[in-house]
Amino acid sequence: MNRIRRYRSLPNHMTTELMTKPRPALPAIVAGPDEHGPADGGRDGAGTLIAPRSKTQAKRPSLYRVLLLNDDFTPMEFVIHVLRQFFAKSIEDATEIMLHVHHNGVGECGTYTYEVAETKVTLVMDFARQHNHPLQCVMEKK
Ligand code: TYC
Repeated sequence: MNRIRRYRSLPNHMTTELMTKPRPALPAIVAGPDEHGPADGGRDGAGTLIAPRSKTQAKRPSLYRVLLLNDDFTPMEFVIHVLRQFFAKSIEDATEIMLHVHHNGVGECGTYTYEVAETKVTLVMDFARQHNHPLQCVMEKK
């Protein structure tokens, strides 16, 4: 029998010949942000070749602040309860944040990814409505 030998782990169209050919030396590639494209030859100022961000490359997610707004009617104790229940604050931190909002009009409860921030805003707004308080909770991109 005169069959072409194949590596067991390779697809059928790849023969052993493919594996034994010497490969040309590859240029040094430094992984980096997707700032260098075809226009500059994919190289930075020092001439280093920058690998374009592949589809599998992880990107840091954008962060969002969740804020409480002041009003004249929501009881201070309720705001402290919200900060403890939905933002895992200690009594001391919750009191400090509540008083900051009371005096400055707005204050930060925490910083989260989009979906987590959105969920917290919804939970706080629903909770305030259920208790007939006008407390407002919003999110903003950092
Ligand atoms: N200003 C409210 C009061 O005097 C207290 C309050 C604090 C309300 C923070 C909302 O986000 C808030 N009862």
